[in-house]
Amino acid sequence: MRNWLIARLLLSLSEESVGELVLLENKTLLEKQKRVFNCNKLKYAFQNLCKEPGRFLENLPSTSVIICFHNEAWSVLLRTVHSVLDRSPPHLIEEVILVDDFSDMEHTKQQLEEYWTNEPKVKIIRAGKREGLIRARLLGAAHAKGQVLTYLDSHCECTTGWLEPLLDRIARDPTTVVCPVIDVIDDTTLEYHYHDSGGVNVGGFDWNLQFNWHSVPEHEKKRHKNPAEAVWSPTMAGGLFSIDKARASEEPFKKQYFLDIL
Ligand SMILES: [Mn+2]
Repeated sequence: MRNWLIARLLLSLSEESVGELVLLENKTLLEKQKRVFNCNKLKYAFQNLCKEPGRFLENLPSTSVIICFHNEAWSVLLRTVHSVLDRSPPHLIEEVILVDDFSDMEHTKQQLEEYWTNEPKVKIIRAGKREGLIRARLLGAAHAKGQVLTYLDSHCECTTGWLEPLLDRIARDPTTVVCPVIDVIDDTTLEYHYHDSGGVNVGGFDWNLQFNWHSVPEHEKKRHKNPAEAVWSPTMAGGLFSIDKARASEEPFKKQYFLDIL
């Protein structure tokens, strides 16, 4: 029996714009977080189906969250990491691995190290040269200690309840690679556009082998009682997903998901 996925990653409407620096000196951590992203503006996107008792297995595996970045804006990067730490059950987050793919902007250097000094779960790994996304991801995976690898972009915001459905799918079947539903962010205002799970699509290709989105096939819809249930997808966009680490290390999976094209 397939279970239910409605994890949402979103970036809230922000008072700051991309690329700026947020002044964080002499603030408590809580105050800092309020400055970095405004929780009140977040819609609670977790569907009722996911709140039902017993929806998820009790002993979920822990995950290493791997976030690769290259010159990501300061507040955007912090917002991503804080949302992971604040909106996930702590025991499920083994660590957050920030892979710096050879950034050269000043705020990605010592300032970033100092900011996370008192947060032992955040680890920063530096690539010695520009590697590109996939090799940066592999670098993160090589340092990961969690049972599951969860990859996020460096400009996400996770909502409460985002993680459990991803890990639950893998706990039930470690061969599953799970993608969350990703809502749309307006690229000029950073406004978050909520869509309920009725708007979920599956990934596919057109005849030019361009990735694009397709509506969920009728035969798949018929298997479901609730539109918030997980759907099978023949492919994925590749940005945000969770995968069992042991599986990811096996050759067929490694080739499929982490192809290193030289
Ligand atoms: Mn992105």
